[in-house]
Amino acid sequence: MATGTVQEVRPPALDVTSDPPSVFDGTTRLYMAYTCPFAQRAWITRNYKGLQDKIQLVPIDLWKRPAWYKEKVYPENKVPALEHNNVVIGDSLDVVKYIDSNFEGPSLLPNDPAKREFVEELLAYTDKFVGGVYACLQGMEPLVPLLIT
Ligand SMILES: N[C@@H](CCC(=O)N[C@@H](CS)C(=O)NCC(=O)O)C(=O)O
Repeated sequence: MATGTVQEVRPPALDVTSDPPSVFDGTTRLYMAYTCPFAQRAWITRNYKGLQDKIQLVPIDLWKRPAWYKEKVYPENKVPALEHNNVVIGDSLDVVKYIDSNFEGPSLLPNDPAKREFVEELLAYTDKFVGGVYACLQGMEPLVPLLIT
């Protein structure tokens, strides 16, 4: 388990009026949105592993998204995305696994292959569930068919 509590001042979200960070300058950045459940997974992973000083948070205002985010950082134009070693990794579960295996700090995934397989199964289910609930809250999908398929 990670120890202690780190108090962190949350940086303000960047929007259409904000200049881009100096992308690919060697800084590791987690592009995220505070209210996005997918980004929160990666944010929690970073914090759980105690990487507040190693991975800089770059919150994005999704409603006033800066054009440079799609053009320079992540063509999928979604959060989260992790910039590390001149590469951008997207999709929250991939970001979580990437941070877990490429950075110090307590491991999130078990080493035992059988347990790991179970975790992967749980993650896949959770991903489907959270995606369904999120789409429902956004009014894009009815909830029931998503949960029983
Ligand atoms: N499957 C993706 C989903 C990410 C996602 O949909 N993020 C939302 C915010 S919660 C987003 O960036 N939406 C912007 C868009 O779709 O244009 C993941 O797990 O990272």
